[in-house]
Amino acid sequence: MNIIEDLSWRGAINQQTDAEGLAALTQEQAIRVYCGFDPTGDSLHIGHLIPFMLLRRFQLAGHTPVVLIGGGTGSIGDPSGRTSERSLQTAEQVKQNTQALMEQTRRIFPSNDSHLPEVVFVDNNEWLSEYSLLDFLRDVGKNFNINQMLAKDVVASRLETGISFTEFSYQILQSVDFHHLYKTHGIQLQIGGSDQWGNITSGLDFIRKKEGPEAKAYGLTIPLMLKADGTKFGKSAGGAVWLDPKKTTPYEFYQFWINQDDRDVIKYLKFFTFLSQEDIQALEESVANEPHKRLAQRTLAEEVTRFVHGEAGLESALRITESLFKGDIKALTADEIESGMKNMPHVVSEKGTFDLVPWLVDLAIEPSRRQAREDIKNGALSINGERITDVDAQISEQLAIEERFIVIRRGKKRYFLVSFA
Ligand code: 383
Repeated sequence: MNIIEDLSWRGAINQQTDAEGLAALTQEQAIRVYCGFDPTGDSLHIGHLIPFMLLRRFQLAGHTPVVLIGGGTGSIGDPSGRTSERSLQTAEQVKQNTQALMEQTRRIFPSNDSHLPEVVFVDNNEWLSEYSLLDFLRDVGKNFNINQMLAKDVVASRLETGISFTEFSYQILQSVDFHHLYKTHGIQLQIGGSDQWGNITSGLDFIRKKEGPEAKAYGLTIPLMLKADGTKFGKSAGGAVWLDPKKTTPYEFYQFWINQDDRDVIKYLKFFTFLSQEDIQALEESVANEPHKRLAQRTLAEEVTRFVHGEAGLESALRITESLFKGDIKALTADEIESGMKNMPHVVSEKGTFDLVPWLVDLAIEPSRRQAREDIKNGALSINGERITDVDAQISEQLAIEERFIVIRRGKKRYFLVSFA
């Protein structure tokens, strides 16, 4: 199947500048396709993952993916999708973020398949920083019509509240990129989220002005990701879901995906995995016939976690999930416990040796001494994965795992993480 047909089956196409032309081109020859990511932070999040994975899909179909990190554009900031002016980052911040995103995208993009065209990484600071002001106004600026620029959604929606000349000019920079990449790297297609439509089409106009109306260049955008319950996609309890394992651990990442709604999971499998249409259809049947198994969610979580965090990241996510489920705390390192228990209650105890029962009540792990004794007698209380049966037991910081914390489990599911002041 043609790559464009596959994307359309996945629901991954919002708009195209020339659907027929692009379908024909990708059918005839291997092309080069790019997507840009601005270094406005030190990590990408799952909103960036969709175009990123689309680049990989093009690669799997034999085309060359190009990842652009906007070291130049990132020092301005895209006004698209924003209602107010950005504050500028320092040059140092932009540099550090560019570095971080370069490393992150290089790490995630699979590189072990030698039969496929190799992914290319570029930084637009390389050419954007070379322009002199006069050259820019003469060679570039002359090709942009203010009336057309004002009509773009991004700018039009800001005219009331105001937009600086700097942010107004952003679309020109992205257009210069597309033209530069078309000329020097033979890149014929730019993809992006639906918020990028204005910038992409502006680049195509510029290419045609410079290279003639027959220039074969195309644009394709991806729809905004929506959730069945109307809440914003990509947010978890702790905020954005990051691709950096230090900001969102592989376990948290895995949990985000496994908790998706039955109504959304098939759409996400199409967007976020490389599973075939047959495999996804089989999972669709599983959601319809045996939803309690949550096979689709588990598959989704496994596939995306493996893509972003590798086999080792997935293994650690699975080990934490299983150990917490079984109460087998001994199998986990202190780091794994911390990652797995981020959303569970944390309490702080004084250092020293205490009688267990009043200690549990003081830390509000148990509501009363009577309840605490009952739980212990019933075998419903465990410390670091070991069931406690002695109501006269004592507890101290000596029991802390790797000298960091004690894990208390009450009943089947309630965990408390205790650290020492
Ligand atoms: C810069 C220079 C180019 C081409 C693109 C750019 C970046 C672009 C932008 N993109 C967003 C970003 O960086 O701002 N002007 O955060 C996001 N993208 C992708 C996708 C998305 C967009 O990186 O819709 C979500 O991830 O296009 O918001 O020559």
